[in-house]
Amino acid sequence: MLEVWGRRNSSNVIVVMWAIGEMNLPHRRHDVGGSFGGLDRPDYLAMNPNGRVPTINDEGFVLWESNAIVRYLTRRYGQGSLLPDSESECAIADQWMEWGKTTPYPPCIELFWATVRTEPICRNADLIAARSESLAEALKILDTHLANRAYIAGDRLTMADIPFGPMAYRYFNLDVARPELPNVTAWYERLCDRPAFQEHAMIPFGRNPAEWYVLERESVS
Ligand SMILES: N[C@@H](CCC(=O)N[C@@H](CS)C(=O)NCC(=O)O)C(=O)O
Repeated sequence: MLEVWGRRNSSNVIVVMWAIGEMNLPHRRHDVGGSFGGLDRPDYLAMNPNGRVPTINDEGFVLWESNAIVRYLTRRYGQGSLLPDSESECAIADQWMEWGKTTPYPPCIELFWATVRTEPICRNADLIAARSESLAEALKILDTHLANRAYIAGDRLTMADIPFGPMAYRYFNLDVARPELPNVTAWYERLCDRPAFQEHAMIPFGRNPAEWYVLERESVS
């Protein structure tokens, strides 16, 4: 059976779990990382020398890096669901996967750390404003792209939507200023209607580090 190592609330584990959910793949997830620890154990490092999550083992085949895992699982199991229909559509989906990971993800995760993962008294308003602005600039590109399509690579959900979708849940639930992004908002609302997204991506994260850790311990496998 497909095994996944990684705590349920990790942004990089979530993308893998959401993809698994969309493809209905039988799996077993192990809680490691964060307050669960275990990433410095020799048996874990032998699978993933980075000491990071996620890592998968699919019938003896070990893989790490969330986008690589999503691509692998999609190519192997995603015919008729997350896999785009043609090679060129696959390339476009790949392009948006990389974009999601490298363009809006960094300011979004920094914004998340600057708010939820920082004690309110220590928060830096200038940093929060700067990251919000960078993220908004990136999301305007996605907003324009989504003006005439329901999902990132066309009229159905594909692997293109996976890397940034879960971060959209965080963004739309953070207490920060957001610009008008009508098409990104409509796309995000479409994701929220999907049972696999509800199960794996809409994971409550609290408002501060204490709430984060309580919720982390509650969301065990
Ligand atoms: N580029 C890697 C990043 C992996 C990563 O940094 N994972 C974080 C969690 S989101 C991690 O392992 N942090 C240490 C921990 O959870 O203890 C990927 O996309 O899989």
